[in-house]
Amino acid sequence: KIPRNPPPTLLHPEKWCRGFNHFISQCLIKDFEKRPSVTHLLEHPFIKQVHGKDMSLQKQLAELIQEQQQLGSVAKTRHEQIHTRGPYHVDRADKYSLDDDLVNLEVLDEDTIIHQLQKRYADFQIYTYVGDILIALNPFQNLSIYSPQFSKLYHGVKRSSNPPHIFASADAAYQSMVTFSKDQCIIISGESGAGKTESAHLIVQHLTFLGKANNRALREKILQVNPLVEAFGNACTAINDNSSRFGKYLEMMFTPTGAVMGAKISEYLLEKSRVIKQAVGEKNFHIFYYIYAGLYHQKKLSEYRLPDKKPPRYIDNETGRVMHDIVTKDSYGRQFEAIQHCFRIIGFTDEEVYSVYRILTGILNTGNIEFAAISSQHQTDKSEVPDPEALDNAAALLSIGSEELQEALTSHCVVTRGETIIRTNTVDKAADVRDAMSKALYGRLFSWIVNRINTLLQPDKNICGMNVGILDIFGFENFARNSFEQLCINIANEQIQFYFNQHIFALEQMEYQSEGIDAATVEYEDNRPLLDMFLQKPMGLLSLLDEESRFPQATDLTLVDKFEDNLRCKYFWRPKGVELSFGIQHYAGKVLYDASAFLEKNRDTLPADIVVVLRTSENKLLQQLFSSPLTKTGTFCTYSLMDLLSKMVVGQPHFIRCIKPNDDREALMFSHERVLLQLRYTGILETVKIRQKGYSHRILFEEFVKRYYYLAFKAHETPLGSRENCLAILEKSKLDNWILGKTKVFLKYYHIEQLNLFLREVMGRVVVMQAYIKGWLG
Ligand code: AD9
Ligand code: MG
Repeated sequence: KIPRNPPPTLLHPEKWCRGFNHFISQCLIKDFEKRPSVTHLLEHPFIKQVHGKDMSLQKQLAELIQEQQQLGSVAKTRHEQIHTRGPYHVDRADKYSLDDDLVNLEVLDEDTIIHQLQKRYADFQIYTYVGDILIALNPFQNLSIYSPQFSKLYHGVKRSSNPPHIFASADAAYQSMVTFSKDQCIIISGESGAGKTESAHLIVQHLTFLGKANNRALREKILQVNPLVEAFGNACTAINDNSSRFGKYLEMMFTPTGAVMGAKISEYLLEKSRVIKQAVGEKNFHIFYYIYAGLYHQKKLSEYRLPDKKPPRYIDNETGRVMHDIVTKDSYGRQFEAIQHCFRIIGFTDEEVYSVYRILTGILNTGNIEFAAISSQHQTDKSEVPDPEALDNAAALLSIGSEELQEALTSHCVVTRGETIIRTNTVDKAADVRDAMSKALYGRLFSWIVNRINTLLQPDKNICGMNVGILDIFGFENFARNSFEQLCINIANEQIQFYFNQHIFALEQMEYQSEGIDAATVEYEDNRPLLDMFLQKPMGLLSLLDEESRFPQATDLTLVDKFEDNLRCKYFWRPKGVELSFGIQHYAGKVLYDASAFLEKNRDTLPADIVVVLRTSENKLLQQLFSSPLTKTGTFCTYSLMDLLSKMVVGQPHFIRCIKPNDDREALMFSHERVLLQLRYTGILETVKIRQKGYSHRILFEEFVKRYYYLAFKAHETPLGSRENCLAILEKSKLDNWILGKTKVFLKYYHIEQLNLFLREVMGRVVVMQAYIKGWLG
């Protein structure tokens, strides 16, 4: 009997088989297994009789089957497809190099590991596995290993067929998502300049390749997301010319059959203070240079009321250099064109983009507003704007009244006992208000762009899809001078390290105990006490900071005193002789912080008077940015990362650990000392040990049978999730080294790949049949 209502889209083969005619599918599958050819299948009496000659069906089938065949047999011919004999020449189709995975090392110590990595690095092999974890050494040069041919090479094949590669890790996440209909997340960690953001781009590139939607426009859009948000959120620092100044979680959404259907970004903790001031040798966010140079070359600076001799103060902290760069090199100008292109491709309207430019140039003009003191007999704390040019320009670009803006900058309202009193601002206070306004404008503009992208890339709500999320945050930083921003950044990294430890060590070893499994325990450096010192309530560092921020009389000095009195642990110390400084022993090393302006930065206040004025703007976008109430209370860096992490916990995590081989950004330079340090603090040696001895995958019997019953049972059967049935499947798949616990199957990281490939082969056939029969019925 053939069901009358075939499923509207391709279903997961398992679901499909259960609701479908067993006899027909089994017949066709059997036949197909004997002779896996489309032509032959189309010749099948069943099909011929009912279907005749449907070319579109034939095409669909051919595609599915081709994909099928790629799974197993093509590895041998693969290296012929690759014409580039670059550093990554592939001359070992299907031959496994023992060096590829540190887990294969027989002698396990730091020296051996580092020697191995160094040898590989010298041979341009920047990637190395530790079981299912990928180590990526920054090559500091462009390698020709990321072309579409490489994407093809790494698509859906056994991991050992090719040298380690970031595409293989992206592929593993994708395959795992498709096979089990389960969300995945890829967590990229490493210190500043180690290569996280580049890695994130490469993953998006490969996932877009894999999720080959028919929808080319969507693919193009997704590829523009990173460049666009990074123009606004990245900047040149002393460590990295393209340093991420915010945390980014990019979710790529896929249909149940694995076609990409949308994307969503979550932003975390943009370093807004960079808008108003940058350390020596550092720069503002890229976009400001792009727009200034772009307008300069397009001769449009006057339209946006910007001077053409001297760049605005916010982007010119080393007088002269920026202008020199802009005039002599055209790269900023070209970047501006690239950004305009991104906006257009993603779908921003011209009006929106124009508003964005006006706000950006409005901010640049705002930075040029200067104040002078007015002294009169009665008041000495009054300020004015002696030269109204910048003020008028800023007001014009932001579409607000110039007088109202001046008023809001130089005075503020205080409400006492129901009465509103206007107080004047000193010169310093007025400058603070000006800068607070610039920061707020930029921060909100950034969030708006992110939200707008999310709306434009939103998938069809009717399709219940799944996603792969990619976490790329700012890496651990230790500068000559470290401020509030570095503290926030380093705490975030501390949390990522904790998350890694939880997944790799803590959860795993807890399960051995509860399931009565005898697997050797591995000691690791737990940073929990340190995280507690930061996050505990009410006595953790961040709580103390919030508490102190609420006292109007508090100063940065009282804050450090408070830390010293309350944080009595070995991770915190206060150096003698420097009042405002304190030190923290982070997982990644000692950092000395300078607490100047901590309170002010944490308060991050924006006077209501400014909000009132900005709300009167005739620029619709600007109105919208300030329409929501200001609800910030307390430290802004504490909880949102926890939110992010808890969101990820539901997905299956995949880890990529980026390592910076030297501090000079030199290609091929391998600093033994620097690499060793990173291997130590990320716990690589321990990770290798646990991957060697442990079982990285623990699956409940029931879940295991549900996932893999195909391998030992008939499609229409519904075996119980029992220990015996797990055993049957495991034996049938001819794996060894697994263990059965009380309620779970314990597998090595490599088992999963073997099982999945096996399963995909079997299920792939079912998908083919399904497409076939669906067309036949349709
Ligand atoms: V930060 O914490 O955001 O300051 P990241 O993100 O870890 O840092 P990023 O990806 O920006 O570092 O890499 C720094 C630079 O290293 C890049 O600008 C590239 O010049 C270089 N890099 C990193 N990875 C690669 C790569 N796979 N191929 C070529 C690379 N160059
Ligand atoms: Mg980055």
